[in-house]
Amino acid sequence: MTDMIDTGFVAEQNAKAESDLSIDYAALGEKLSRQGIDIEAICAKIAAYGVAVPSWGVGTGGTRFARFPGIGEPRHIFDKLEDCAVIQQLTRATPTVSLHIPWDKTDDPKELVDKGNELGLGFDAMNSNTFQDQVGQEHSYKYGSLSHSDAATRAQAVAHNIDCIEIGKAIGSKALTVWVGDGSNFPGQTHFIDQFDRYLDAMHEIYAELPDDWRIFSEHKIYEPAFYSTVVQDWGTNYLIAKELGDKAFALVDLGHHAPTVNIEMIVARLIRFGKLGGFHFNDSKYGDDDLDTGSIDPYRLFLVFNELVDAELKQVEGFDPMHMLDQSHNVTDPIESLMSSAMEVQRAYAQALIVDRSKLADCQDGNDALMASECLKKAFRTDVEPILAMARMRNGGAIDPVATYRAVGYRAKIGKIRPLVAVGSSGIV
Ligand code: PSV
Ligand code: MN
Repeated sequence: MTDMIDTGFVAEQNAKAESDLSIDYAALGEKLSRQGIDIEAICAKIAAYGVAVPSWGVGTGGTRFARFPGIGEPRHIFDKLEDCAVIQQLTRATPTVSLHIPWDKTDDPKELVDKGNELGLGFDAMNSNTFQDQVGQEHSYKYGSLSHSDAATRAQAVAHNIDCIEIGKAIGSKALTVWVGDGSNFPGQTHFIDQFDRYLDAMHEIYAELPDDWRIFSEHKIYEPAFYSTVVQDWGTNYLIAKELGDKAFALVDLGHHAPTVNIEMIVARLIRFGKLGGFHFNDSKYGDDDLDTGSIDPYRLFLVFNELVDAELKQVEGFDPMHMLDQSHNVTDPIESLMSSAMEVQRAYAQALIVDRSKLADCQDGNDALMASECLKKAFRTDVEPILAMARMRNGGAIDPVATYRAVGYRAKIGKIRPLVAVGSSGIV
């Protein structure tokens, strides 16, 4: 296996921080043991946890106004995989990469497998793209894809999704995520029922091609690119789709795809209850689908989502196995740094949720003690679990401080000499 960052350098950096970490870890261990919590059990769960990185996340994002690329931008999927390997090597929290087709299409999928093996990376859910037209494409998606009024356009979109499954099969993926931008911009532009029926028919065709051990995730989003109505606009619609399709179909929750005040953790609980929570695209937002770094705006909400997930995990809810992935756009930061810190934010929320006193919480809920129930959650949220995350990383061979180590090694400057700057002004792909 090829390490992107010199392992000796990582060890050197860790050596400087190790004794402080041991002291902090022991102190936290003592504090948690007074609450009846075994720090080692939490650390083991964090060490075993993984969140997938989106291949498109390692490129600098952009808005419809501009894109400002940094140095050493990945030029193709093999560069992207190398950047993903840096994230995994330093955080040990991102063992898999999620590909987007055709952005990441190669002549032969075997090349992807070889590169993945070389870098120690696996492949998570496949993502289809019927929200953009590609060069040479016969039918345009301007007016939709899987729900298009034209049968030939729908057939083309279905065929593309089946192609994604085929590529996924060749690289060891086990899921297909379908997000469509289909909708309308004007009242009256489309017939809501007919459009949704066409979408469902097309999804049935894709579903029929899923291997037995695969899952299909539909992803809802309130708006954009369509601004009046969107075919898969909310979790209710998404649940209906998953239910309609069958046992291998689930709803995927992208945190940024809701109206700002929506209670996402409750949506998560509802989907868990009805066995249809497929997974997550983690990110954060202030206004809309901002695709900001996970935990950067509202870390408490992320914790509350994990509170629901841990509840289901501990209750061993049947069939509960959501896919975890980041999906963000990095416009003003180094994408590698953002993805590393986001993966750690996800781990932090998980660790905090794991230390919630659940029997006390249940008692508060049963006794209608609203204040103490809230305190129960806040006590866990206020706990600085950083020593657990750092210890889990170090034990797994990662960096105690991934961002500091990454900066100290000067990866960007080095890789920038190999990869020429991508033209300023080219459009962002995320
Ligand atoms: C759409 O906004 C989305 O969240 C979907 O997951 C897409 O696959 C991804 O972003 C593309 O950037
Ligand atoms: Mn998404």
